[in-house]
Amino acid sequence: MVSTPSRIAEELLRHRRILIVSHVDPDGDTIGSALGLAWALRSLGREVLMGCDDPVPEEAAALPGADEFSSSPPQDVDAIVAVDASDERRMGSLFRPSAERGGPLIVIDHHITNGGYGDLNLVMDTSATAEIVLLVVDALGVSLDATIARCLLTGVVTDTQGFRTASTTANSLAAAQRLMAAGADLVEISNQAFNRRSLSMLSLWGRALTAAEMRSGVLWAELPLAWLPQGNSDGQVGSGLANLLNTVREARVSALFTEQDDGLIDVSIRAKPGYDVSGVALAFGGGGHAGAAGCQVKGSLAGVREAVVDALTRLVNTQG
Ligand SMILES: [Mn+2]
Repeated sequence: MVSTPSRIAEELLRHRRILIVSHVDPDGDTIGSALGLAWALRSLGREVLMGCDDPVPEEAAALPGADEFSSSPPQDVDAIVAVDASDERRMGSLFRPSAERGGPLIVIDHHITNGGYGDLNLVMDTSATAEIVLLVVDALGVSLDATIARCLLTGVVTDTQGFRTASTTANSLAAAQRLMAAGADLVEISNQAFNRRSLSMLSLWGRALTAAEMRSGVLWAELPLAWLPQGNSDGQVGSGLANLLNTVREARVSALFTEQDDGLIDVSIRAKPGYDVSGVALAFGGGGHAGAAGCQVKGSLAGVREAVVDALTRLVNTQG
């Protein structure tokens, strides 16, 4: 069922103890959206818990409340809200089949591949889930403070790569304007999001870029497990590199293949404006947006790469 911000606000206000879940391999949007909503609900006297299967990434680590995310599912919550998770598997271990849940599952998301797996689904085609959460905060009747604004602006800035993606609209900028006026510091948020790479990570990217290949407008690079630091959480190393690949002039679409220690290959796909790679990610069991999508595929690095590059080559030939 497709919902509205006011319907979601009305439902949230019915519950006292609410769990907000950020997606696995989290980014600034899922963490910022969860925290922005959490602080708004807390200002209304609600008890809010936050869950995420993986550690908070650096771009969102300084946000107020970022240290509260837990990976163990709490008991006795009245409602669960999933933010920025395009399907229920993205909720990780915090997802519970509906029979086991006490209350409703509320989905707030901006991925066009989201099929609406919640009891209530607020899915809108915005640049960031944080943009939708801002509408919910308005509908809750909460006036923006600097804390809520900082969390939500982090979501918008990180998902739009600083207002540069094809998904950025006048509404994204209007949301950012309101969040800045409420006290969010754009320079500090941008610095936190984009200027904190380690030299060792850039060296790793250099190694991957040296071995990158391009054919028919499809550019790809790989990060084999043997190159990765111990305990690597793939998203932290990979997502910035996937974005960088997409800056290559001749590339129509690009893909980064990261070998994980669980036997899965993480695939991050990016596209220039005019191409839509979300369908390819969906076909391989993932999802996303026209310009940025991803999936995790079982198989060898070479096997998965071959299958995905084939699919992307067909896409470039069809959409180009
Ligand atoms: Mn997002």
